[in-house]
Amino acid sequence: MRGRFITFEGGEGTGKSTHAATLAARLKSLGLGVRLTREPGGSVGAEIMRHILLSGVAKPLGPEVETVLFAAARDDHLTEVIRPALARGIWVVCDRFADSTRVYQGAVGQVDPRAIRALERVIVGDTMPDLTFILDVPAEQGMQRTAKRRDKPGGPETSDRFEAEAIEFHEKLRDGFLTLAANEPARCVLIDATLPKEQVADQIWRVVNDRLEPTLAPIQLADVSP
Ligand code: Z5A
Repeated sequence: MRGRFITFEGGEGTGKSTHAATLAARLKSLGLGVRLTREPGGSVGAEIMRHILLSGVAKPLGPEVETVLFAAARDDHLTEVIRPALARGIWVVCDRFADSTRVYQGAVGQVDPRAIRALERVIVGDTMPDLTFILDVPAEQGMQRTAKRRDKPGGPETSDRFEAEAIEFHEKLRDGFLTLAANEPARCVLIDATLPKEQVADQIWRVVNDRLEPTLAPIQLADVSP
């Protein structure tokens, strides 16, 4: 049986990494094979492209070129990691995926939606997520969370290419993700991520149980941690 594909989306500091990891741990505790991964990145080739994209060196080339680079990274990630895992019955939990391109490069970056759709059709095809959580917090709160993380010992020293954008950019991102959630209710679930972490995690777990019934999935004991 094919594994399930779950993605986390939203603006910066909304808690995607935190909740993707918590969900992966909960699924593993049921005895399921789980692969926790992220975009851009998640495979050897895509991690190299992640470095290029987040360093900002591709920014002067314009949003169309960045879109193509995100798509190239996604192609490698799908081919090397996501599709093989799903085919083995493994549950894939991914921190960002194609919706980030739709919102960052499409809704906010103003890349022609026909180009975004065409790339998605070619690269993603029918490997769309079974379930997508859109974590929502006001842009300012999300930015405060990432700034706080930067101040912690061992935290990143500088903002990356997107974190460094102005507040208006982050507000537009939020609107883009809210519109996406409203347009695709069968796949996307909007989560109020201003709530305490434990409450957010419990809401996510309830939705996964209701929609994908992990307790009924065949047990897959292989350790597939990266
Ligand atoms: N990008 C794109 O443009 N196009 C694409 O197609 C793709 C991506 C795939 C990747 O950055 C960048 O690439 C991204 C979009 C662009 N833009 N940026 N920046 P990334 O992977 O480095 O970072 P990110 O995806 O934006 O995530 P993030 O900023 O690292 O945040 P997060 O994962 O959403 O949040 P977190 O790390 O789980 O939590 C942040 C802090 O908040 C942390 O200290 C938590 O402990 C705390 N937190 C989390 N939840 C809570 C709650 N509920 N209450 C209080 N505090 C909380």
